[in-house]
Amino acid sequence: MKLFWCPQTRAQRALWLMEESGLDYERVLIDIRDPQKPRDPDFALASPMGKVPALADGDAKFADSAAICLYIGDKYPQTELAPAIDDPKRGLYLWWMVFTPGVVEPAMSEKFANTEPNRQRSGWGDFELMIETFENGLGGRDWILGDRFTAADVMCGSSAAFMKQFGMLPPSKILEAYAERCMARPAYRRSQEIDEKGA
Ligand SMILES: N[C@@H](CCC(=O)N[C@@H](CS)C(=O)NCC(=O)O)C(=O)O
Repeated sequence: MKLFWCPQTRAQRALWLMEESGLDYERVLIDIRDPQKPRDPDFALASPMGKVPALADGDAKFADSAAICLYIGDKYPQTELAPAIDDPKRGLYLWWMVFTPGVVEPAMSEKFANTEPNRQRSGWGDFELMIETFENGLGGRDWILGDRFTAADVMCGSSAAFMKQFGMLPPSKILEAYAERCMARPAYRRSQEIDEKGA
């Protein structure tokens, strides 16, 4: 399995996921900041938009951190990163899996750009509704589905960690503690070390 990645990007989520999975994988560096550098030809097949992360697993070649989280959890059930398809928590798992790209990121972009939010019109509501929903979803539990860590925590935990590191988290004991819990995981730390080393 080849993971196409680049330091200091959303690819860190996929690195974290692969480290959680315990699966064998090869990291292939794609320097998104230098499009002139030669790239593994599989990267173009996996990522039509030229964005990292992307994955090549035999004939399966595709991009996007949430897609990679979903794929690994389902294709490799021994990783125990996903509730089974008939598990009653499956729907919620999918919902939280797409919460980052569908809600957190657009709400953060809107806040950064300082544009007027429209809670009813926008699919992501607004920044405040996103935070409130995230907090309520966690409640007093350790992980987004309750007691068990899943690949959805890689997506949600990355968002919480990002907001914490960049000073975007409003005072929230629940989200602060969740971000810290995620960042303390050995697999998260390994992914950070790889990311910082750039190799
Ligand atoms: N929704 C995608 C977003 C991926 C993305 O935006 N990647 C950026 C880096 S953070 C990228 O590769 N940019 C390079 C480019 O657009 O040329 C995901 O979560 O994987």
